[in-house]
Order: sequence, then structure tokens, then C-alpha cells
Amino acid sequence: MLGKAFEGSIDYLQIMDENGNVDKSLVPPDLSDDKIVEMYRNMCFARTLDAKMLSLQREGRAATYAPLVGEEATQIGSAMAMRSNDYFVPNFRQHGVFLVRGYPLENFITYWKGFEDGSRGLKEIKSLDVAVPVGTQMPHAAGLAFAMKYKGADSAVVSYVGDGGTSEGDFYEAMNFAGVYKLPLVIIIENNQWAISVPRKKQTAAETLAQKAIAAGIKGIQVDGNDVIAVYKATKDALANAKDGPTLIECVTYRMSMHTTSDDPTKYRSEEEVNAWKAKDPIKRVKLYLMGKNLWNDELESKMNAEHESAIDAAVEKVEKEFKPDPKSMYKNIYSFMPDVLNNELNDALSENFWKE
Ligand SMILES: Cc1ncc(C[n+]2csc(CCOP(=O)(O)OP(=O)(O)O)c2C)c(N)n1
Ligand SMILES: [Mg+2]
Repeated sequence: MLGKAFEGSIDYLQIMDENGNVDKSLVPPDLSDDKIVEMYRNMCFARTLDAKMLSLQREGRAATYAPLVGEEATQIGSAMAMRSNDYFVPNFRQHGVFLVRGYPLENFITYWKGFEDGSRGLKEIKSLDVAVPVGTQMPHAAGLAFAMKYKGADSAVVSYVGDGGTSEGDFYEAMNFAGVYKLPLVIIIENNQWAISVPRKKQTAAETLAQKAIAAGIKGIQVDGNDVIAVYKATKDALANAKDGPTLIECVTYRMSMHTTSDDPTKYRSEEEVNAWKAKDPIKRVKLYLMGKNLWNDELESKMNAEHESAIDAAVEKVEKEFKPDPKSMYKNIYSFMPDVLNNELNDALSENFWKE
């Protein structure tokens, strides 16, 4: 006989469309208009900070930087749905999540100037370190979720991975493990359509990335990642369900800028594609919504922009004036102890007067 062994489907969620129209029946009850204003402010802050980091890098005042522009709704929507007792496991692009979690701006700037010292303070915001090796954060996230369950803690783990990261073994292993043990893990796929120069369609023949959840036996949903309300709702629902197991949320968004400051996207993608996504800008639609309700205007906008710029400028000035990097610190944060090989290297550098003390 030939029967059906399994049948599955993946829902798609959009609550606010490109013109700022909202499907009220889907808005979470706790999401007041005041909170949407806060979302808007956070998204704008993230974009302003992003532009500043880019210009600092171009002036030689920051290290390699991975811009978030275009991905604000995915980051702010999910971060604002997290509870203070939840853990956050980033890759390397979730600057907006760091901001919402309350990571001090000075630390953020210090880190992206290339100094590990900026990572101090991660414990306070319940975050793991930035993970540049693609996908390696996922088993860490699953392990952390396992620890939460083992301890009976009222906490979940919200982890982030790119569309490219979903092709890594680490991604599957983490999701599989979390499914088997029903761990309190929320996996946000920040599908920005590109993994450096590799397009989304080269990552998998599957129609959605969210359907990978089906194979792991966990919940999965695809969300308009440029819709901050949809991302908020999906994350909140996943967290509410976390005690019963993991959820995979694919946020469909777009990397409007370069992969990092060492990349030139004009070499591999068309202007038409970028322009088509500009029409779906995650910030523009929230502004249209708020203006339509008389909750926002040009005066508030310029006041907000001025406040954001001066807060960022003040933090940059403070870091550049006060932070004195200790070159020896690069040896100190790799192992819990100093292995001979590093110790010898450090001593050689010191004896050769590699750095002025
Ligand atoms: C294991 C590994 N392979 C390759 C790289 C080089 N690399 C850095 S980011 C990146 C693309 C990641 O794409 P995606 O997961 O979609 O995240 P995005 O950068 O788009 O946010 C690659 C290939 C790396 N850092 N680690
Ligand atoms: Mg990507």
C-alpha cells in the first residue's frame, strides 16, 4: 500500500504591510501604540548608530563592521519580545538586539573598534559573545537552553543565525538536539537573502528556511522580517511556548548594505533588486502607521534624530578619550589559563619592546 507518512505546512505572518496598514486582529494585546513608538525609536537609533559605525570605519576609527541597515524590524521586534530573564545568543550582526537589551553604547563602540574589552558587560545583559564563525553559536545556544531546562529556570534562549548559517551542520545539530529534549530555544533566522555573495537560493532547494523545523519536529513559522509587529508577535508566541519546546522563526528581510566593510555588493547584485527591497523598508512603514495616527510628526523626528546623534557622538568621544587599550589583553581572553605557547609569545613581544609600555 502507498499511504502518506507525513504532511506539513508552514504559516506566513505579516501584520503591518509596506504602507503601514495593520491587521488589528493579529496585533498582540500588550502592544500599545506607545510601545510601537518605542519600537520606532529603537529602529531609528539602530540605523543611526549603524551609519556612524560605517563612517568611523571609513575614517580608520573602527574595525571591520557588519551593517544591520534593513534588518531593524527583525532585530528590534524580537529583542522587544524577550523577557529580562531570557538569554540572547548572537552571530555578528544583531547590534539592534544588543541596544534593546541595554548593552552600554560605550562597550558596543569599544568592541567594534576592535577591542575585546568591549565584551565586558555581556553577563549583565544575559548575552553570549559575538560569534563570527558561521553557525558555531547554535550548539552553544542549545547547550544553554539545555542548562535552563536542567535547572528548571524560568528562562528561554533566543538565538540568531543567518540564511547562510542554516546550511551549517551546527544549525541542524542544535535544532535537532533542542527538538529531542524539548528545550526552551527560539531560533531566529535572519534571512537577509545573502551570505556575502551567495544568494539565498544557493543555500537550499527548500522553498522556505522555516520548513527545516518540520524535519526537527519543532514549531516553525515564516514571518515578514521587515514587519516589526509580526516579528514581535512570533517571538512572543515562541517564548510563551518555550517551556514545551523550541520554535524556528524565519524572518524574511534584506541586507540593504554591504556584508561587512570589506565587501562591495555592487559586484554581485543588481540595483533593481536593492531598490525593490527599499520599498519594503522596515522603518518607513512604522512611520507611516504612526503619522497616520497622529502619533508622529516631522518635529518629533528631528528632535529624536538630534538626540540619537548626540548620544552616539558623546559615547564615541568618551571611548576615544578614556579607553586605553592594553595590547597584552589580546592574550588573556582566549583560555581560562595562559598556555605556554601564548605565554612565550607574550614574553617575546615584551622582551623585543614590541609595545611601548
Ligand atoms: C565557518 C565559517 N565559514 C565562513 C566564514 C566567512 N563568513 C563570514 S560571514 C559569512 C556569511 C554569513 O551569511 P549569513 O549566515 O547569511 O549571515 P549574514 O552575514 O548575511 O548576516 C561567511 C561565509 C566564517 N566566518 N565562518
Ligand atoms: Mg544572510
